[in-house]
Amino acid sequence: MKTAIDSNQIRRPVSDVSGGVKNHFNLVPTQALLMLLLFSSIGIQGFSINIPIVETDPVLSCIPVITGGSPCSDTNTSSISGKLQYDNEEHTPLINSTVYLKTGSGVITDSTITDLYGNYKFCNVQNGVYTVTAITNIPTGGINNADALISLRFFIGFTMLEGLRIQAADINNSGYVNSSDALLIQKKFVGMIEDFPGNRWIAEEKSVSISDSSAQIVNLKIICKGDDNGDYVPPVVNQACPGIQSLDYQGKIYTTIQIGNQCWLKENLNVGVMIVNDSSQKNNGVVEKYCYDDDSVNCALYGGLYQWDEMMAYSDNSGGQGICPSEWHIPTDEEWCTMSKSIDYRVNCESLGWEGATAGLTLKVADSSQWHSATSSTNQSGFSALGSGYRNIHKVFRNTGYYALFWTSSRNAELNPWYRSLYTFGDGIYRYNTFKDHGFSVRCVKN
Ligand SMILES: [Ca+2]
Ligand SMILES: [Ca+2]
Ligand SMILES: [Ca+2]
Repeated sequence: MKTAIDSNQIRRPVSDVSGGVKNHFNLVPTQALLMLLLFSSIGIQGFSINIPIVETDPVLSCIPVITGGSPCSDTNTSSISGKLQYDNEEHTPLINSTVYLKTGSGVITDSTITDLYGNYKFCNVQNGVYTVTAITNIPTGGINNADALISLRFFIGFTMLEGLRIQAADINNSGYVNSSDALLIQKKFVGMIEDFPGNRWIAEEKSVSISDSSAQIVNLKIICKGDDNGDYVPPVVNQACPGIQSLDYQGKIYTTIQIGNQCWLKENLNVGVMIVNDSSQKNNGVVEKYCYDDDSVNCALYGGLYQWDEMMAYSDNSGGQGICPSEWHIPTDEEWCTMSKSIDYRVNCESLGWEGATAGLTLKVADSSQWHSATSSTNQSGFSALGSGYRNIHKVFRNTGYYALFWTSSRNAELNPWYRSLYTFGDGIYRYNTFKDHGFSVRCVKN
């Protein structure tokens, strides 16, 4: 173990930066780093390297996000699509992050949210020259002494930084990297400052030209300010909602899952008194439920199956609370659209039937005891859908392991409720409307 900075290593050739940097500089004691900071700030003047400022515009964070952008399908030809990935070795996808399409004059013309694989897509793009860039609200990380030291070494010419990494190192947005930036990293690392001035994240800005029927691929890198060595791995999946890990509702503990900007219950609702399949659920002041095969064990596993009126607590109010806990409600058709798009950018909520390419795979548990064909499911969204089956209007329970059907609180012009379906062999998600006397599963979403 080293107890002081090894001068031979400090003077490593420029080309020797990658790979070993992380482990090596973790060993540098804080005193030595502070001495180096002091030395560099008084001992070396004028050796700063000018870099172009390609900041993510701080104003962007104040602009409302237009989720989804134009309806997208794979048949659209004038499109811009790609991946948003962290500038680390793993190329970690940035989920739930906003990608902006700007005109040559810098005006934002569209925005969309990356899905669970970091994918985004703009469709029906008019001919012209655009800039694509991104921003995210994902918590930052990976900012420590090693990064401060790299900034310093770059400043005094002992280390190379390239591209986004230089911008990541220019903490105070001065246009160059010097000891002031290194000191800010050090201060944040030891907790002397909460945050850096300006943006927490910096993304590439890439120019792209659209002419007739062109489909352009534009992949973007993004990095936390201060993570010069790119060793952060941002979270990608299965986060509980901030501040609400779980809740107790009528004797059952439900857990939560954050999907895009929505908070969902991670389990199907299971409230009320079981009635048998040939009875109807009535407006009698008592919440009634069906349990698959009239077996309460199935309600414990799959949740209850509810007729639409019962689920809505005999209200027609789209987005109403229904039988959900207080401060939660039955998701609308639009809220299902938003959720579906945030896990799979290809979902087009203006159509009927199957939508998307991976939405179903990312919503279903990857468990062959729950789905007859679960091999390619990932549950990457954390939604954890089970093959719960349903009770149809002919009073028959059908299809556990093959289907999950979820009500929305919205109805079409004929007053038939919209629902979503997942199928054991389906990779996408199914949107349609039907008779309200079916018994389907219910998920609640936070107000
Ligand atoms: Ca600077
Ligand atoms: Ca780092
Ligand atoms: Ca009832």
